Amino acid sequence: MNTRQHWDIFCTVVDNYGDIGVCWRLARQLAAEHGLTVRLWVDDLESFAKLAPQLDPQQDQQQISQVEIQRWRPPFAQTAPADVVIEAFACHLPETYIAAMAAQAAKPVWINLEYLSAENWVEDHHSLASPHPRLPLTKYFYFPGFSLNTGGLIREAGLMAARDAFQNNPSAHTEWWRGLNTEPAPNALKISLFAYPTAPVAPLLQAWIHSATPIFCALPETPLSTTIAQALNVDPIRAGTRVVRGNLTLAGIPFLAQEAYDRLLWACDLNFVRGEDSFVRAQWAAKPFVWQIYPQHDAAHEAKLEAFITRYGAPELAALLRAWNGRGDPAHAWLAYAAALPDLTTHARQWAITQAKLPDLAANLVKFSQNPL
Ligand code: TRH
Repeated sequence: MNTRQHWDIFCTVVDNYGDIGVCWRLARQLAAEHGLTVRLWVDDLESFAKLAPQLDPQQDQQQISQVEIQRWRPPFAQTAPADVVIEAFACHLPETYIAAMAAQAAKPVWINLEYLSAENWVEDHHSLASPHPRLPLTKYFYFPGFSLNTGGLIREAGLMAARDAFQNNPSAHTEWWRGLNTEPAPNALKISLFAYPTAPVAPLLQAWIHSATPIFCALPETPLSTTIAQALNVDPIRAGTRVVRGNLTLAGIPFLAQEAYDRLLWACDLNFVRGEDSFVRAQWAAKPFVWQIYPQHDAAHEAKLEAFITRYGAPELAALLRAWNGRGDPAHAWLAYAAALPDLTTHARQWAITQAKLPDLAANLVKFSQNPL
């Protein structure tokens, strides 16, 4: 008899890669580490394929890394609901699926996985129950976070060991850059740059061009590449493009598969990241990082940014984080930040060690699903 528990994860791709980035990571981990049968329902397979190039966006159903991937589009065909249902980021389950959940004798555990925030209120709202207004179902709100009283962060088993093995192996670094057809100068500060196209890159690039020491910046191909090309008045920057200005070398690289992106973060001295998933991966890289938060219309992101600044506790980072997110001059903030890089590197490692002592999101979800009350 097959006693494996079934989990369904529903994901809509809003406008970026973070939603599917988180769901794909979580789905793989639940299947690989917790022996669960996982189906991942996704409405945009083209975006998904950017992070997982082995995915075929033409297929409605496929199996990758022990996860069954299903195209999610209306009308939603009848299907037996899973034991545990994750509605990622309030993406609204199909009505027919909800009705099927309500019709089950043993009601599925229904979890709305929320966005990550360092704000204190998250602890009070984490795992709260919300009874369905009409049906005999309860939905639980599940918040990732940075403390024991939250759902934690996604962290795969063996991630820290794999990172350390890579970071402590000089030939792995050489091979890594060779695989990308590029080579940073040995004495250059290696930076990866992933941000929204609205990021205030022009002043920062000027600071890097006039830097006292060489800077090597790896730029995965995204719409930000266009912003940067415009700021430097050069042709579009693509994978393989190399632009040298003053002490700055800018290397265009491809948009990487998710596992490879981790290696990029591990290989650099400092990473510019954004949104939610790359932000967390930069923390696991145990290297200094600069975060561009996902901007919200009601400016709710400002409180989130301040909450993280308070929680992370590196004053040298605060000014650059604020400037990079629209409040201050990034060129000015960069100078103080660059001077503090040795301390920030120590702090980043310590932060990763501390966070890695907390239970991870997948393990917490599994435990919660067994006894939500
Ligand atoms: O793409 P994002 O801006 O996603 C955002 C956030 O999740 C935000 O909270 C959400 O509201 C919004 O989407 C809709 O940034 P994020 O979260 O870092 O996701 C990017 C993903 O892309 C992440 O999984 C890392 C991955 N990635 C690669 O796999 N290869 C790459 O080369 C790069 C640059 C990123």
